[in-house]
Amino acid sequence: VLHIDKMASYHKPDEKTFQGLKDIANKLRIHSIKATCASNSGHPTSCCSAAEIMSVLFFHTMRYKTQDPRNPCNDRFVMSKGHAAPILYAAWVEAGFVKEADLLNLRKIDCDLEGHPTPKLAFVDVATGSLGQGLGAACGMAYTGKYFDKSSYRVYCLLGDGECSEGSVWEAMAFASYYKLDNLVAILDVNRLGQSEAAPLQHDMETYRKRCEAFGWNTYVVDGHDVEELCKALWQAQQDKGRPTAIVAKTLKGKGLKGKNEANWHGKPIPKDKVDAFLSDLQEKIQTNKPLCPEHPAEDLSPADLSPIHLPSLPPYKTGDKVSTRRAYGVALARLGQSSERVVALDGDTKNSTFSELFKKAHPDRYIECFIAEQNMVSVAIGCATRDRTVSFASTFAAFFSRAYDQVRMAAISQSNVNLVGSHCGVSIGEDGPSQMALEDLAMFRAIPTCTVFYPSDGVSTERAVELAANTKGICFIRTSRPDTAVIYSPDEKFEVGQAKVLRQSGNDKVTVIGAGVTLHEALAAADQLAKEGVNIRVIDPFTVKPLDAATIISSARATGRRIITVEDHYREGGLGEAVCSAVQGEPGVVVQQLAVSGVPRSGKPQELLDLYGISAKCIVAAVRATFAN
Ligand SMILES: Cc1ncc(C[n+]2csc(CCOP(=O)(O)OP(=O)(O)O)c2C)c(N)n1
Ligand SMILES: *[C@@H]1O[C@H](CO)[C@@H](O)[C@H](O)[C@H]1NC(C)=O
Repeated sequence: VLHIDKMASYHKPDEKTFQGLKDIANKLRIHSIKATCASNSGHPTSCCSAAEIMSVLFFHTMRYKTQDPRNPCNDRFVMSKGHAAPILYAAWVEAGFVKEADLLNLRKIDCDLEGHPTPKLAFVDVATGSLGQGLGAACGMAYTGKYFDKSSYRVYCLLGDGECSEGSVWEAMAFASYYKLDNLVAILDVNRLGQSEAAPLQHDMETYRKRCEAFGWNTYVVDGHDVEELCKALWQAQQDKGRPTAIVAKTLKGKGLKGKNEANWHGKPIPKDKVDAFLSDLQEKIQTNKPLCPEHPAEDLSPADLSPIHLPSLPPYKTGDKVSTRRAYGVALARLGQSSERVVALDGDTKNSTFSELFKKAHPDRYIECFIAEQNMVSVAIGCATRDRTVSFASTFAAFFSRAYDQVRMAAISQSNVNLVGSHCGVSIGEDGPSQMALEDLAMFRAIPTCTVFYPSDGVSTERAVELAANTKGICFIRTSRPDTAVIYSPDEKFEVGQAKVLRQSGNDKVTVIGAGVTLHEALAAADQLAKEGVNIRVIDPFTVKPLDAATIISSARATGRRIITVEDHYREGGLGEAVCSAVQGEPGVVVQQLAVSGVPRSGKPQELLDLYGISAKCIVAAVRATFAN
């Protein structure tokens, strides 16, 4: 494994340093045990297997400023096995950033040292705890470091062997080697055990090695309790170029606690009557109190530019032009990319459907092809956006974000500002059929805390949705449609999050009709047809479904006999209609009729499908007539 020439320059740390690292490992064990005893919950044995790994990473290998954990130049660390949070907190105690006494408030309601790490803590970039997601985020950080920041910071990710059964881990493994992320190191803590039984490969280190190598990683198998082997492997990782490094560490769960490295101890604090014996046993092993100071990083980066990002000019459309909102997304993002180098785009091999290819053509160095691995794409986009290094936009068919929903959920906990753009919503995609139709995405994204849901209906509003999303904190979702539709706003129209547009209005409107995307155009067609018969309706474009402009909707309802009809290319559950229902719930006497897709749709022509599922202009006209027929 070792190349002679490279080994020649390896300066083996002195014995004192090794002893210092061993001592810190045991101190980390002691902190982890005390903290989990104090909270009477947590995972001390999962911490103990990783004690030497954490000690060597934090006090020998990683370069960072202990009093400035979010410094952009620092090496990054991602604790993918998030349940080992106490040992991460312990490392920051030893580094001097967290107060030792705070460890005893682990998991308490008024303490940010929660059960699993979140970015409420300055030294955490992404929340972990849903297993299998850390490596994808680490890939985003490493890609950003290597290709966007062009900085020397490195990214380290600690995984459990149990979590390696997650497919998302292997999506990330493939991504990292494809993009030659030689600034990325994954450390696998192979402690043999999972939660309820052994992990499938147990201590079969050769199979781990083969798998990592097959995925294109420079791979070392080491004794994960031997600080010297860890120092050497992590040093070698820094020398290896053109590929990421995996360090497969053979460890014991509960190492350092006699009798606790067996099954059945996962997620349990050490019993009160045993803890003192364990602590004094560990304390006795500690020989030095020499503090080890991590090295500072190279100062090769400036802080992120947080100034707002604006489109370089007015949207390039005139009313009446025909353009799909999906194409308008690509046009808008490419234009936004002219204004700021920080704007980056990701896609999962759908770039000529979502039109992120227009961004790629304009800014090839800022486009990341993630291939058909949507979970990883979302994690990478989250990783790219950490420490505000980039403003990332990830696109695919809206339907396929459903398979990354756990990543989206974790993005909210991560306080991420990632932007997700889903095209091909609803039955209006037509011939491709139900597998490609997103009919649950509004429900999905509305349920996410921190999420702003944009549903633009023409080229101009899509441009403003993209611009607003880039500057909006929290997760943003932009829902785009496949069919070409008319541009309805003039280029200088102003848009705000949570501000609806009233598009048709008269003194004697019979009903308020609310549509978005293709159904807004159906509503406008219905209004035109009804107007010929002398019937006026009010038509509203919500622009954002979350937050929803309740004030405009309620005042319109009051002016239109308290009658509302919603029409959406989405299932009823959790969609636009239900959002409107909850917006008007305090308003007496409002009747909301919801036109929405139901059941499993089928292939057909878009217009045929809008008719079949009851959301076309014809159906709106019928629904309006029915409201005043009775
Ligand atoms: C996606 C997901 N599934 C299940 C769990 C519950 N869980 C928490 S820890 C754990 C076992 C983890 O085993 P491993 O990765 O080997 O870590 P260890 O504790 O052994 O270091 C499980 C199943 C989870 N947190 N996330
Ligand atoms: C996308 O591009 C490929 C390769 O050029 C082409 O074969 C395919 O038809 C395109 N798909 C769409 C939806 O335009």
